[in-house]
Amino acid sequence: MKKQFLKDYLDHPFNIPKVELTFSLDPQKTIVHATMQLKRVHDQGDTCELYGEHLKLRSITKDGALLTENDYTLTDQKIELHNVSDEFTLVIETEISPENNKALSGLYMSQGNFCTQCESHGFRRITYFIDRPDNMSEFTTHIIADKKAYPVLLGNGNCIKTKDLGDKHSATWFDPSLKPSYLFALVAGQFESISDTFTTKNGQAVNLGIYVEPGKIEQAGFAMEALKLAMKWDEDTFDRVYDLTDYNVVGVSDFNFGAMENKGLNVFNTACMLANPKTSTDNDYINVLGVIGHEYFHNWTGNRITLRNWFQLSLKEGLTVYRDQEFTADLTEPVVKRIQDVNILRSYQFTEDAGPMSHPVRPDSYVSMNNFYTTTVYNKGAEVVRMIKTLLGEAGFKKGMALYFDKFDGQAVTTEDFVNAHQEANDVDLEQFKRWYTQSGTPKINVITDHDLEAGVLKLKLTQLLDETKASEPFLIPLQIGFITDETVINVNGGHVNEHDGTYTLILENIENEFVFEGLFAPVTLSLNRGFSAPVIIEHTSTEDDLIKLIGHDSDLFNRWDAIQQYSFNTIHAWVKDKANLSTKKLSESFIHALKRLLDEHKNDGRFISVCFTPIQARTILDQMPGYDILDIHAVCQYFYAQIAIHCFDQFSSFYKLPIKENGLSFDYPVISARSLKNIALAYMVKKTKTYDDATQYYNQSVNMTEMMGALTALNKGNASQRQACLDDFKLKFKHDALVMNKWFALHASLNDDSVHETVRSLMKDPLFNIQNPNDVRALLGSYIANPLFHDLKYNNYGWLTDLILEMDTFNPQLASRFVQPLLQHRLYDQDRRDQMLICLEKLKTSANSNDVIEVVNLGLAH
Ligand code: HT7
Ligand code: ZN
Repeated sequence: MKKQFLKDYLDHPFNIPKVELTFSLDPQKTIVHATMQLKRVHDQGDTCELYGEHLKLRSITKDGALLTENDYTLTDQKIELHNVSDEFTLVIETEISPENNKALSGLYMSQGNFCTQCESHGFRRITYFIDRPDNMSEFTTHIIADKKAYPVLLGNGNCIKTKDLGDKHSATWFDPSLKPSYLFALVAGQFESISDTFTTKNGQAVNLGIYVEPGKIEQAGFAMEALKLAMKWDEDTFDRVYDLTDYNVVGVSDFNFGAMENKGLNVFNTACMLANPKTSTDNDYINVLGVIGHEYFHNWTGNRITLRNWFQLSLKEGLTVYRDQEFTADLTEPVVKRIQDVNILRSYQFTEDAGPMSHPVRPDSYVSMNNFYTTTVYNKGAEVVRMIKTLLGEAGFKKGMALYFDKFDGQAVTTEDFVNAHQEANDVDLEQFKRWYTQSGTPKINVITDHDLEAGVLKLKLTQLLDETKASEPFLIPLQIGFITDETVINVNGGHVNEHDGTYTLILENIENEFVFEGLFAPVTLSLNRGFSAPVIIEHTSTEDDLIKLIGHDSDLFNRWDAIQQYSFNTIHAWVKDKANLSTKKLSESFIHALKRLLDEHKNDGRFISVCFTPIQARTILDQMPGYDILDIHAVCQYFYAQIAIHCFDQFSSFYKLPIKENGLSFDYPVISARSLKNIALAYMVKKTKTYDDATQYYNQSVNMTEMMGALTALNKGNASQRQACLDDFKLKFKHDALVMNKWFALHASLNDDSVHETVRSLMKDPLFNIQNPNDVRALLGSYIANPLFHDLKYNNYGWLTDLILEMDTFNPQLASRFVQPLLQHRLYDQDRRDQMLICLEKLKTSANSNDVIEVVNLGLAH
């Protein structure tokens, strides 16, 4: 296991300005013929290394002369060419077997079609190459394949030639842009497609194509709509215009991730691209919108401006997540999108940063890069970009972005270059801010108030509490706050105020920071970290009254939601500690009143209500009360939300009856919002009544997948016979659609009933379940491990999971490694569970086959 360190980064002595690839496609034996020009760019030695893995080298010639084994050293990782000159041409022929490639990295088969995934190190499974992001080349790709079996041949850039070769045919694709090999793509096979045109603001027509597997064309239209929306949004928001004449998007069923931004030829997991009201929920639509946007936005943030090395991954991912978040916010509802994004950050990134996988947004080292496509790099990285915007303001941020695009277009750069562009464009000093990229851990901000009512002076002492092992120096933190008061507040030192909603942006530069406010002669309630302006944990003992006031009156809707979370957490926390008396516990009148008011006030904003009433997961609560029994927490959560259901029943049942005026559009936000209200209302009704007639009727009358899933989710609260009947009916209707069946698998695996354990084990053997398909695995196994009942020690689930990880590790290490996740969090659990998890990690350490799994297991054991 070799660790790569950022401090050891060196330029490669050579560059490959041009490469021409010919693929003779065959599932068992594909021949790749690569002609590349190499040019010395740095004076280091007379050898040249090209990386390659899982390849059969057929031949290699340099400037026309066949090389022999004396001319190079070949290992299973690379080929080292001896005695090379400053400029030469290499021709390399390799043989690969796409059909046997179950790792889904490099060239592989999905549903009988060829496709590629080259980020991060997949290209080296195709040919020997300088497979690093700082090597940018011009690619020409010839694809030769059987005409009948593979009628569609796609590559990066534009198709410049096609040829009929009898039984075979060929296509040549030329990509005029310089790009790293991780953005290379090829697709060949049977696809149906739709096409359209987008005319850029410069008047350039771009041919758009969406390709899907046969039979799925009815689900392709929304991806096209989303793509055009994304192209327009990037022009309007960041003045970014598309640069090629073709943009194709292909959906494949077997994919390790959501999608891939290959230049001019995005490859998507069908789960993130197909949408149709009959088979997709409204949330699926919103997800497709976001992922289509994300991959498109990479064209500038990632492709045209790329990474110097893989440590800089957040330069493209954090920034592109930020851009897709803003895109979705603009096309849906900003506060709901913000709440969802913060929920992800707190539930996954904060956990990651507190556990063995904690690393800075710009990691210092890795063994397997695949393990570093993390929520820290993606989601915390996006928060860091968002903070730059908060610090510089909208206009300043735009100036910084414009300079970044201008200055670094066509280059492979670093996160530091990104911050420097903002610094330079705005003439500000962001040196201290750069610590967000290099220090890890979630800062805690302790808040102490000293309020002299007579003098009307409020002093706020804000202290950064840092874990010294992760962050030794204070961060630069923009913290937005407000006051719930009728008085006029005067800010005496520091920060600036946004007059229209009374939000103050305080800049915390030191460990201890003091801010003074005047004009406050009556007690006030503080609204802290409005809009979640900084990815921190606030330590402040808000009273129950304060939280109730925030729920009812904060002008910042995000903080209303947050106050509900805090109030709920405080209550659940207290009830878990006194679980013996759980049945005597009651919600306070004031909390119930505040919730009812919120329901009344926002009944026209169903998605906002939905996020406010979505239960907090037991595992998220465990994060803040480590060592407690997760099943006890789960039981208390059930009881807590059932109490809310009892008190708010009348409102929920009246919401449930509200008619929804459909207008036939597939994406109409007010309708989406109304459906969301209906679904959450039904869920709470079932929580109270524990009867399933309404849900069954709703299922039977449903006209789209959002309604169906609303009904099935409500039915999933218990193992009633109606639930089974509806699930059986669902299977009958959708057994031919793997993506829809993933919803069926997920529903089974998230059941809150002890029968779940046996069901999951038998579904693993279902003919519709395929362990080699990542979507199937995520649906069944992923949902099961997210179910609190997974942690019931009676069923030896940790051991069962360990064996599955070992099985997956033999064919797809990337996928296997992701499933070690629950075991990595062993420190959160009580001693019994912890002991069991550690035994499993030890077993994985001795039996796992890949660096991917071994790296995370070692981190887990060392923590
Ligand atoms: N940039 C893409 C990353 C990705 C990936 C990484 C590792 C293994 C497989 C993968 N497929 C796609 C996705 C994105 O962030 O847009
Ligand atoms: Zn991305």
